[in-house]
Amino acid sequence: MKGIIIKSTGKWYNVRLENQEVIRCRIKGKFKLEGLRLTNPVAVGDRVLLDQEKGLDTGIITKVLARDNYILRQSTRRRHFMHLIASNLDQVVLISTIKYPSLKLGFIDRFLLTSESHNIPTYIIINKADLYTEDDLELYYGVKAIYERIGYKTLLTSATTGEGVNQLKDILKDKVTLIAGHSGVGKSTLTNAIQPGLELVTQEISDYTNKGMHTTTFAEMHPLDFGGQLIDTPGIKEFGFINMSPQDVAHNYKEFFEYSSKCKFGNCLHINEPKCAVKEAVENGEISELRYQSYLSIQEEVAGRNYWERQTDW
Ligand SMILES: Nc1nc2c(ncn2[C@@H]2O[C@H](COP(=O)(O)OP(=O)(O)OP(=O)(O)O)[C@@H](O)[C@H]2O)c(=O)[nH]1
Ligand SMILES: [Mg+2]
Ligand SMILES: [Zn+2]
Repeated sequence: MKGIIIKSTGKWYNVRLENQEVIRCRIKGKFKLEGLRLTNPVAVGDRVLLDQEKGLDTGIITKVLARDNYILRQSTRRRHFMHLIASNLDQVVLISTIKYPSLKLGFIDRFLLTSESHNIPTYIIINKADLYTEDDLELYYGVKAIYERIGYKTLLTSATTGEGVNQLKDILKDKVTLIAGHSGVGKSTLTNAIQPGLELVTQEISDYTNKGMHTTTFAEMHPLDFGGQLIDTPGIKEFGFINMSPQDVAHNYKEFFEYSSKCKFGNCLHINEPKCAVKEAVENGEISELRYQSYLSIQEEVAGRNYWERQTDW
């Protein structure tokens, strides 16, 4: 039998069969992904083959079919392992907030690096519009300007008042979409607003830390009445890039592309090399300084402490 994983809770996976029936399954055998060490071998969105267990209403997953794409993050508990968030996506909506919790542009840039490396179109949604002052809105328009200029559509929403929700529905229609972002930004609340009847659990953010409580604990795919599938996910704490080289980071920074061919050195990483067209574009204001600062911090993290030593051989 063939099916698609709609929820994974550790050992058990809910698989939707072609006849729309959902069956609980376990996995058997080893599953690998490009030689990476994974904390979970199968993720929501995976298309799988399975056998029904004899005399039981459960199944065994025997094979994961080839993935079109996937989103990975570094495991927080086992740092040399990657965690598969979801696969076979048409697009991602990345949810952030200007406040409650406060905006982290670096996180957006880290996320985009991951989705960009798999060519997954990504939308930037700023939620909780109802809570924003004039100053907050000004910050929103600044964010929108940075990201729309480099090709990421940016939308302001409020799950509470419904602002922007119809536009978000238009984006989601007939697509398989991952909804991602920090804990507490309103991913499940927005999902509830988009698809009435789901009644996903949501929870107020902490008064003390202004951060979410990690309410959603497993990714789950929800069918949308108006067409499409939405995968609500647990809040991401941090990204890590053990699977990326410094060149990968440079290649997947979208707006560098039109400048990097003009750098003096073919292998320029746009950090401290002379005659770097990317750095010039930052200085001229053609590339956002904030985006470039995130880039430098990601490069530092990817390359580790030896980085500056290795850079001297150009
Ligand atoms: N004022 C306001 N509050 C919102 C909005 N969207 C969500 N919230 C509130 O924000 C809190 C967190 O929302 P959740 O939907 O649980 O957040 P989440 O992103 O799913 O969080 P995790 O599951 O922990 O990753 C809840 O108290 C929601 O009611 C909004 O647009 N405006
Ligand atoms: Mg949630
Ligand atoms: Zn350069």
